[in-house]
Amino acid sequence: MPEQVDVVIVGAGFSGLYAAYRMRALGLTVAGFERGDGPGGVWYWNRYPGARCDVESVDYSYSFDKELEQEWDWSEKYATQPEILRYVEHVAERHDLLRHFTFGTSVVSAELDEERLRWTVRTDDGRVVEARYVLTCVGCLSTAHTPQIEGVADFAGASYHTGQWPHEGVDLTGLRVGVIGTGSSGIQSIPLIAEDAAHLTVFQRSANYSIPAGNKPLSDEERAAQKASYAERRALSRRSGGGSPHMAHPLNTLEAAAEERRAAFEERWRLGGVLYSKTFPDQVTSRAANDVARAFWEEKVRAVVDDPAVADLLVPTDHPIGTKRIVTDDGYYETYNRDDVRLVNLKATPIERIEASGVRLAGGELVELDVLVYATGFDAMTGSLDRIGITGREGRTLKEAWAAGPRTYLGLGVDGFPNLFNIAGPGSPSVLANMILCGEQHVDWIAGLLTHLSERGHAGVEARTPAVDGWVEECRRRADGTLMPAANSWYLGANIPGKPRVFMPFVGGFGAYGDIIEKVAADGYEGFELL
Ligand code: N01
Repeated sequence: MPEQVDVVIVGAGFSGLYAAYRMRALGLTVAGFERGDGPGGVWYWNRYPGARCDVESVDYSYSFDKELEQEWDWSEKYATQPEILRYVEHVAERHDLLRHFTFGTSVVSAELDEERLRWTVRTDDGRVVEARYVLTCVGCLSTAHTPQIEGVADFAGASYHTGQWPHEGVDLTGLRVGVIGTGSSGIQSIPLIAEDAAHLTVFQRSANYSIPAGNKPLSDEERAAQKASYAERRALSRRSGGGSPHMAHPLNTLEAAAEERRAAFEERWRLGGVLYSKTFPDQVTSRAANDVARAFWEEKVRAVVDDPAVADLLVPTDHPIGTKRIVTDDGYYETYNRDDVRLVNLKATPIERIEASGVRLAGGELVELDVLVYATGFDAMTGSLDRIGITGREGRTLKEAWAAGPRTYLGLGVDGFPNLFNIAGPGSPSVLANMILCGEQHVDWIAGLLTHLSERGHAGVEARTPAVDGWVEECRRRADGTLMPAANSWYLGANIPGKPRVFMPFVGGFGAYGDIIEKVAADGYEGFELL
């Protein structure tokens, strides 16, 4: 007989741990499974040099434990991966959450029994668990993507993907290193790899927009001030577009006088990182506004790079600023002023193949390497769900149901898949906002729904097809009202060959989304069928 529980939780990252906390508080029994040998999700896996969060540490933290907010001391403005992992491990122990999970175990299938409205969940170590509800907390950037370049397996040196970095670290001292990819992972790791390696070659296919983090250690006074204003920070974050307590300038870009505009950009530049894309409210909706923000960015970056020909390569020309996630860096552009760092423009000289001793470029040059780092990203948002065989009504898999792109109602429900909830994924703000607050928001909402169902004697809930159709259209309409679809980003699945080009997150903002799902709940879960 399969083991019986109320809820299966897949994944013990920030969302999965909080889900276990909330479900347990409802009196439900929980079986959780986590692929890694410990909690933390992306922060468990991404241990490459320089890995740190691009949301300020004070904001990138759980909001549900007010005492913890006051007790925990973040050491820097932007926390490093080891510090975030320590934090998540601390929370798991503090709330006794580890006992709900089996670690080092992947869920390989979840199959619906339509009659009994129960899910049978199987793991790679042969466990079978039956549950009323399944919460997939699998993360949006958790399935590493290594491109199928000819000869990948022939390389005689060591190869590493940034998202699967060895836990014991890698000593690059004295080695010739190549990095493929200049997204957040590449741009964060490149300055540190350059410091250790004898020589670094960066293989860039597309230039990216990166902005200095302005990272710094937090003083006792700064920490005290942050803690004193936590309630206000959280309230502002909940009303905001991106889940951080920062509001855009009240005017649109071109409505502001030139000096005021410049001062606003300077202020955001000083604040650091990804928030630059929201200096003015129209920055990713108006091309003219975007061009102004882009010009300011270009001026700043060109001032740092010594060689104008290298600077030319580092300035993107293929997408508006902010339509891919702006990277938050620490000394990235300065790295190209080093004599032992070379930038290869793959648009001019593509990789022909990888050979035992290095990377062969079109035109014949062989770049000899000892180590190759793949900073080549993830099969984002759907990759980890696709790899679980999820089978709903009439034997239809989630992969089939989403063959033309993710179809959800509010990001929370899928028609044909009753009692299955995906946390902070496609159809919700997720990757466009603060993922910890997104996870809490979803789990709290689901906890409210499950209470509603149990009080009224329902066995489950399922999104109605017209509601799903309507939400898919709403997400598309909102994305098309922005410049976001103009970039070949992972938001659109454009980095994975054959993936349908659909803008996957809800672009309307974290606060606006919260209002929508609260209204749906207040209206008796309109758009859902209570079973
Ligand atoms: O991945 P990416 P990432 N040949 O997909 C290149 C979050 N994150 O791991 O742009 C050559 O952004 C690809 O080139 P192109 C954050 O949300 C956050 O860096 O497709 N190059 C690109 O340059 C981020 O957005 C943090 O032309 C190839 C790179 O690889 C997301 O994770 C830190 C190639 C992939 O960039 C993903 O970031 C790290 C090929 N065949 C990550 N295939 C922080 O919190 C791909 N590329 C700061």
